[in-house]
Amino acid sequence: MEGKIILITGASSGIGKATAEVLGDGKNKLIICGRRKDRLEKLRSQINGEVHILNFDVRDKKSVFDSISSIPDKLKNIDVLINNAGNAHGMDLSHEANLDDWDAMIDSNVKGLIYVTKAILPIMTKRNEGQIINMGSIAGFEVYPKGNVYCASKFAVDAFTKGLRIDLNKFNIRVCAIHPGLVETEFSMVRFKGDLQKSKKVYKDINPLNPFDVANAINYMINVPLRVTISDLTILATDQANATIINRK
Ligand code: 8X3
Repeated sequence: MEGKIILITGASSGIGKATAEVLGDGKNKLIICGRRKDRLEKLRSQINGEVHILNFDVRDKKSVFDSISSIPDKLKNIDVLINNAGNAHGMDLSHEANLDDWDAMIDSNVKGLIYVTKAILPIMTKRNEGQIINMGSIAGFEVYPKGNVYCASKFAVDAFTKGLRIDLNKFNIRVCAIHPGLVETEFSMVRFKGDLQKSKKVYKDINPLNPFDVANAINYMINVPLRVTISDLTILATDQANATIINRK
């Protein structure tokens, strides 16, 4: 199969990085985006084939649009957008949570994802082709204690994905979302602000997903025949039944 031009946000770590590593097969051309330039440069040196770096924060609207307009002409026709950037900040009861954490989650998981999509959509609608894969979560289907705004942000991703699929139906664009459960990455360290104990507890006595499990599923979503849209792919560790039922051994 011929390679594709694939843009990945949040590529400097976790699922985004693993996805770049899986998709960097020498045929695909990657545009890896993130806030941490040094990490992106290191990643580029490990990947096969053409890799272009875009160093921006999805929360910065101007920077999103400027960065995407700066993509060289030969890479402009983006075939696949992977909206992976996002995080959880804090896990507290609603009346005790920090409003700055709530802002950060809405700004990256919702507004950032919307900005990047808006910047790339004209490229896809003009060509009548393309694929968008949004990073949802099991938290976008089920609300769990102290999940409040993180869950709200992922419910928003689910609703936006469904809206996009309707609006883009005439444009031959595949609109997809992947919804992971527990994946062991820096996710919990960020959520718990570097508290290793709390972070370790999340994955304690279970066999969680690793970022490559998710990356391989994304690879599958891209490589099914063009007539097929994997609209939603929920991926859970076998030890996890839903957002709250977890089989700790
Ligand atoms: C990450 C999965 O269960 O921590 O989105 O919300 S969970």
